[in-house]
Amino acid sequence: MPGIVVIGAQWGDEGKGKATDQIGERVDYCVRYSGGNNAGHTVVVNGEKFVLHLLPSGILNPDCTCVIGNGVVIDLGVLAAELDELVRRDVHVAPPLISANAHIIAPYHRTLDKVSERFAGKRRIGTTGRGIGPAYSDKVNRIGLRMQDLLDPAGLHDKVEASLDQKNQILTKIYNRHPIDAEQVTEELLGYADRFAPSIVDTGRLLNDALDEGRVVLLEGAQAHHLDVDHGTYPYVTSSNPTAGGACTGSGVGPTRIDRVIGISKAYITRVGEGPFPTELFDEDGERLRRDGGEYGATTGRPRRCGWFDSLVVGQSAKINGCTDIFLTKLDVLTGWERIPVCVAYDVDGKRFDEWPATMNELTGAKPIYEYVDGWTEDISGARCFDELPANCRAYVRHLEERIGCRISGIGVGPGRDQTIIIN
Ligand code: 2SA
Ligand code: GDP
Ligand code: MG
Repeated sequence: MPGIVVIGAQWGDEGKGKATDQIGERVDYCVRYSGGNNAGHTVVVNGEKFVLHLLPSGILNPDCTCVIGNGVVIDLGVLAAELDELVRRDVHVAPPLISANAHIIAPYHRTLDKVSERFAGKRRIGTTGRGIGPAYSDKVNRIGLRMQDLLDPAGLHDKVEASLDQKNQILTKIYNRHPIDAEQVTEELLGYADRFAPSIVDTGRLLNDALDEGRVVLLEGAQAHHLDVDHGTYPYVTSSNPTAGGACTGSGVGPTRIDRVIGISKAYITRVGEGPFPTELFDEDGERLRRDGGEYGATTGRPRRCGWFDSLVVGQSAKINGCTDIFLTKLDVLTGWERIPVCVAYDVDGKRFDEWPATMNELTGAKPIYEYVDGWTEDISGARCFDELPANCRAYVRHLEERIGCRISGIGVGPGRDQTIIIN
């Protein structure tokens, strides 16, 4: 099983970090392939909680080599701080290898992200404010800064100047802000050059050589299918491809080398930021899910929007990503409900949709059609095999499996690494 992809099957925060860490005990390379420090991946080891933003979630497994792929955008200060924080907590890890082609989030990307969200008013996306969109815009616009530019100070200065040319016009003339000084930005970025230079390599070649040698490579998605810039609820998406296809472009590992795609899904759904969410709850039930699930952003602390499981959301992800199997997380959070609604179709202006609608207009007007499954009251956090779950809980899992049309191969019953049920 050499090439494995882990993706979020909903709108993020499904527990990808925990799943990756847990699978990471059996893999040789753990690779981030998209996004940046907008991600917040939580790993709990021996009761100690780590929230990772840029570091791959395999970092706490000593035998796992971590890689930041070409598809990632890197805030150098955040990466340095994350590594320093681990040392401060007496966790000693090898720094990740970094693709020479990965792009850098410059200070002006953060400024533009925040300023444009502020000016967007009701059209805002609800970004994390980490500079993700502006950094990817520069990449596609061919005026980005890459990790390899840290090795060429004069070239880096030229590129910063070129990138700031238009931005300073926009900042001063439209947003009424001071221009940004290219010299200062270059100096700040070069301050990290010595530290990261030894880690900058051709990670695509490295990973393919590793696969040739029979090593196991895990490609860890950030965000989720429905936040993908191509497949998600555009424009309420992030600016990268967190989907399984993005795992290939963002790492340099070809599709023929991927053997397994695991979709991670909560037993309910959350979303943070703006955008459509048909099963969202605005009442006491939503509050209860947020409270029981501890649903607050792992990067920004924002309260997450909560709602019932939506088979169309996860079914669409399973199909488009070619998922081989699904990990169902946070099942323990649903303990104590008398009956649990599961969305099985949408009603859009009187028309029934059994599958994900093709257009955003249809999705925005979609009303969920629910089926109801009886709940359970037993504490399931200590269960370690499927048969230890109460009958109604097993029926809920089987019901979702049937509705999604994809096998559920793992279940999360708590945040700890060991609080996992593997279904063979
Ligand atoms: P951005 O910053 O440009 O990527 O924001 C665009 C949209 O993508 C959403 N997004 C996320 N959604 C869920 N979780 C994310 N990571 C953090 C977490 C979020 C946090 O783990 O909790 O702490 O707030 C994440 N990152 C980006 C974002 O909400 C926008 O809808
Ligand atoms: P990610 O972005 O997909 O890695 O998810 P986050 O770390 O942002 O959010 C998931 C949260 O759920 C974290 O606080 C995890 O510790 C927690 N978590 C993961 N799996 C489970 C589970 O099965 N049960 C419970 N109760 N918590 C879980
Ligand atoms: Mg998260």
